[in-house]
Amino acid sequence: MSKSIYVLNGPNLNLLGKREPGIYGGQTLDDIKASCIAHGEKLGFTVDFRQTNHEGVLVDWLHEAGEKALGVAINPGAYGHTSIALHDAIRGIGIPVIELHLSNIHAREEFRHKTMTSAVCKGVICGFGPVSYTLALDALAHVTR
Ligand code: CA2
Repeated sequence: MSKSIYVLNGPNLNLLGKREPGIYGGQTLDDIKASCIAHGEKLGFTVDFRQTNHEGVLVDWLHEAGEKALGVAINPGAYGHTSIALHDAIRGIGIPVIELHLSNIHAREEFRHKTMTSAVCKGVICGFGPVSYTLALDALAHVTR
């Protein structure tokens, strides 16, 4: 069985570290990618880290992960709040998916309090900034061993 973990990122996360550092912190997505790869190595995982602004691409990557990966950590961005397509894809792929958010979505605007994706994920981590990503990898190590 492959030890590959997909870390998937949704819309606008490519802007991290460039705008709104008050909410999302100063690290760029490349910084987060580097810490995920390093943390993944410690856990025995090969991390495949990706970002897209397109909902259908996230669906395609989830399907691909279902064929090739042990599990997925996903920051769906705003699509988490809106996307039945992501809900259906996560439900269909048969490997554990951990949803994560940098910010505590429950402490923000009411429209961020619910996600379409959380009920079909193994668990949800939010509010720890970039550490949410490494915590999601720890959670995947926990549920895949
Ligand atoms: O807290 C998170 O990780 C979010 O998934 C981030 C999404 C937001 O829509 C979710 O409610 C919570 C937004 C990512 C956009 O990031 C930006 C970064 C810098 C400047 C503008 C947007």
